[in-house]
Amino acid sequence: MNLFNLNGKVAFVTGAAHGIGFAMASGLAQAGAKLVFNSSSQESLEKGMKAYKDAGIEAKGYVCDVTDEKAVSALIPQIEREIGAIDILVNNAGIIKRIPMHDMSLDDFRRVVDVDLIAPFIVSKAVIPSMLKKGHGKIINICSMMSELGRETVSAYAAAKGGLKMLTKNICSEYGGQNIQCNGIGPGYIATSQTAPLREKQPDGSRHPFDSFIISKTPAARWGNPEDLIGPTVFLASEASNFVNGHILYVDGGILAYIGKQP
Ligand code: NAP
Ligand code: GCO
Repeated sequence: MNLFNLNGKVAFVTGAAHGIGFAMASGLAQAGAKLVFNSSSQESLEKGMKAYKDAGIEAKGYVCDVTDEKAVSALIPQIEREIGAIDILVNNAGIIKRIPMHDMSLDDFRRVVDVDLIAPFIVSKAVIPSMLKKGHGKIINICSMMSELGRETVSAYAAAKGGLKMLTKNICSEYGGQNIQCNGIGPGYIATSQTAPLREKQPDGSRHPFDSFIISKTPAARWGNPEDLIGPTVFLASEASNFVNGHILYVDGGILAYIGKQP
């Protein structure tokens, strides 16, 4: 259906060399968008460019630390010159540090907040002026279960992703009148490098306890795959969601709806 067609649109996905960002970016490209992404290092960028080429997907990549406002302020005009004004922004780049709060350094807490909350502000602020000129725009912030729930050792991440949920609602409120829709996607537990430590096999070959825990808390009784995010991303990037604004779409296999399987 044309509602989901992204032909002629420029999509910029931050941190999309691999993982969830790579899957979402690939889906946007397959829906017709011109794809742009960034990585924090040349090494990761080159790996990402090879992965897109191997997947038959045309992509333009740049090295840029999303927490560096000066670098972002230079990158966005460069993308606009070289590719075109950005129609779809996906703030995907993110990190997590799993440390008990009383042991977490202020630097560690600040770094997580810088990447997961301040950077989406920096990049959105840089992209919105062109969206205002064009009279339309789509911003998708990648939130988390931790936008709604807490757990041990992820205080900085939960604070940042909770803030990102509210930043999403505020961008919706401030720019909805200029036809900019800002929504969030809240992935559940997805099998990527970020969650690899939670899925490592035990020395005896058994599942990691956290792996078993997530399976018991997920009605789908499985971890999500990055590809599970493609449909929701294309929906929120397309005209099909022009009256969806300020919404956090949880793609979690039902975790948030479920008390969990009885042990
Ligand atoms: P990932 O595989 O670790 O990918 C994270 C990406 O963020 C990498 O491409 C990384 O770039 C980029 N990045 C980190 N810091 C950056 C910086 N300062 N500047 C530019 N890029 C930076 O993690 P993932 O699982 O795909 O997660 C992607 C997003 O989904 C994150 O926001 C994460 O919080 C969120 N999320 C993940 C899950 C999950 O279960 N996996 C669930 C909910 C939400 P490099 O390639 O240069 O390292
Ligand atoms: C953790 C995980 C989670 C997931 C995701 C859940 O340590 O609990 O890393 O934070 O990454 O954010 O939605």
